[in-house]
Amino acid sequence: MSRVPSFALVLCPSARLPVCPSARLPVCPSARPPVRPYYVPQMPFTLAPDRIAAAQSLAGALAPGQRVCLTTHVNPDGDGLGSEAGLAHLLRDRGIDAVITNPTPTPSRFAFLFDDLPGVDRTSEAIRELRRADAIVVLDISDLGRLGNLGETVRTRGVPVACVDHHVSEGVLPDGPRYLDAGAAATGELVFELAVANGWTLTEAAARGLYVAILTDTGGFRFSNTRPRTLRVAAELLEVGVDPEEIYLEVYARAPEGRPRLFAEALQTLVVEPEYGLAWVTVPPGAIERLGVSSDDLEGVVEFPRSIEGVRMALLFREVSQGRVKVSLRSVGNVDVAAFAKPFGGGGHTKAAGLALPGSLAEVQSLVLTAARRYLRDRTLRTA
Ligand SMILES: [Mn+2]
Repeated sequence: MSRVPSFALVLCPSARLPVCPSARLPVCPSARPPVRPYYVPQMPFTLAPDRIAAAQSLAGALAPGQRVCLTTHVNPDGDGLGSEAGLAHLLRDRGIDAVITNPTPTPSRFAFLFDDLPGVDRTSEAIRELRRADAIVVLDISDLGRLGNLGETVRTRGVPVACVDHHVSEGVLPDGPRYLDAGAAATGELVFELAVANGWTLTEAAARGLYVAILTDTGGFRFSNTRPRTLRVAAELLEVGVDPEEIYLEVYARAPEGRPRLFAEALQTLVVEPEYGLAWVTVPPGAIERLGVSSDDLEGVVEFPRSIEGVRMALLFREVSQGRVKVSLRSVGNVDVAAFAKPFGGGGHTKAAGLALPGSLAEVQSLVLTAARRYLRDRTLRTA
């Protein structure tokens, strides 16, 4: 153990004095030192005995000295990547050789998550890594189908495949321990529970990943999935030393110039149908390549059609390749876009979901918008 930092000796004015068990010294939660290696997070709510048992059985499947691959869904987002970074730190601190193996590359705006994990993001050789793994942990998704080109390797490996996820859609994975809660705002919230239920010390580096996970999946603590316990977990992460402004700048204020230009072009296509409460935007074909940005830079654009008064369902159409169109769906109030997406083979959460269909942009738009009008009309009739 290294030396106790001097800030721990400051008399704390706050009533709450979490005591560091390794140092036996009070740690002042109102001080903001850069690193607090001794802060042991408190469980800010009661965890049911079956949840603690599930968390411990997942941890029990991962032993020191093992090589463990962490993976998440294609086009990984802040929750998938932040949960991976957080769990990678937690496991590596316990002597487990955790590496990250995703089906698609890390978007540049989230690359900072792995700055303090040099060589750990092994996505470019994911299949080779998965073939030598002793165990696999799937984060933020429960379905092989969303693991893209890694699905087949994960299915046939014959090692335990653990899963930590908060998605409502059902899926198929090989056997292994599960830690699932569809009520959690983010997978990062569940990784926090795993850590505390197992008595793992949370470093600032691990906490930073989990904070990014929760921040992004709650839209900056704005969406309805933000529960009291979500904020309690976030509060514990700040206690560990996470700097919220630094994270905000990393995630939301390092955009290339092409991003606002892409927004401008996409928003120019806005169509609103107030009679249905429907609004949608379309990414002009080729705009992403022409502006030198990536599809990840579209994050947030669908919030604009959703923000219009009276809109209950907002859609974003994007041609992902010749003859294949991706549709992002967002809703307001009691409209369930995960249920809407299901007959199309899509899924997600009740207020944020997605689907992808073969066809031209015009064909997919016509099909999905016709279904959306019917879906919204049926819901209006039922609630009238
Ligand atoms: Mn998530």
